[in-house]
Amino acid sequence: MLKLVYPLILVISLLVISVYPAKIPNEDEGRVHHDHKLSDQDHYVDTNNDKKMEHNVDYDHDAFLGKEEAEKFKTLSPEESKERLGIIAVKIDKDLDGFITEGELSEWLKSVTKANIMRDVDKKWTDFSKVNTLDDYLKHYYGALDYWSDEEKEKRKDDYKVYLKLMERDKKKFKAADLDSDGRLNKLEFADFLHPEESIHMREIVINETIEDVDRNNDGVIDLNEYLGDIYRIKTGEDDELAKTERDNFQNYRDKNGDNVLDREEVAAWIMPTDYDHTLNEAKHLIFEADDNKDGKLTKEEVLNNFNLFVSSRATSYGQDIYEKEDL
Ligand SMILES: [Ca+2]
Ligand SMILES: [Ca+2]
Ligand SMILES: [Ca+2]
Ligand SMILES: [Ca+2]
Repeated sequence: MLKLVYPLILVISLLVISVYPAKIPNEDEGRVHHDHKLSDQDHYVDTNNDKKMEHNVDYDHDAFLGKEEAEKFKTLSPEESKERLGIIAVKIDKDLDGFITEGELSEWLKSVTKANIMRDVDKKWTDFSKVNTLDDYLKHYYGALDYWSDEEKEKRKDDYKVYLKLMERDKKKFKAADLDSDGRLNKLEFADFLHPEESIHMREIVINETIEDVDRNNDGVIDLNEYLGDIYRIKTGEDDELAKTERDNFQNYRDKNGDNVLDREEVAAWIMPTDYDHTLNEAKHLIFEADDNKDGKLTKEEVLNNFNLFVSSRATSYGQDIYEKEDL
């Protein structure tokens, strides 16, 4: 799974103005990788360092509840947690026929993602709305650069280059997000600016930024080392399971035309595939895992029987093992 460091660009922008003389973003901050976000977590992680990937239910919990709500469940007793889950299960069953279908679950997951994004937007809107024209925005976040002397620009030319690059990026992204082209971002447009990976009309921006970030040798395409190193932090020559899997992914799935590099089209298919629905896929996964009688849909009982998959509780957040022992 691709690690996503999205809103950092705004953080970096803030640094330009607030910590003058500006601090250069570190390697991570300078890069922005995009992915649809059902969770900050990876769905499969190597929890016990055996170089094999284990299923990470925190990913499902975040996707199912949203990060903040998922955290709240960790403070509940198993009984309280189950009770609240039962209420949610009824809510998801929109047509109240007693079964949660793939479609109903997928709609639910979508609404959770949307609520997460709007919560983030709400948090940042008060500050942003004061500078919501492009000029004001650039002045506010990058205005300090105008006061750099030629000497300073020369002394810190790498920093300077990074800031100019970020500014150009923000400009482009701002314009793309400004759907009604009135030169300012309203709240919904700001949501696209903050989370471009969620909007189809921001697709070009997301693809361009990804290529810029990962393409270390600036040849416009992504080779295997750039792919492994930048995205998965795998060093050249490393050969554990993750390295093998990702090398295999690159060769057999990402590099469709077999020329050993990812071109623009291949990056697009990887980062923002138009034929892949993240929420539907997660809905399928949850149903597959919890569908005890294998009829392809979930009853409230099935959800509760498998409540570990959907939510945490005080017991489960101490560790899966403790809960499983208690439950026997
Ligand atoms: Ca139903
Ligand atoms: Ca606008
Ligand atoms: Ca390259
Ligand atoms: Ca290729």
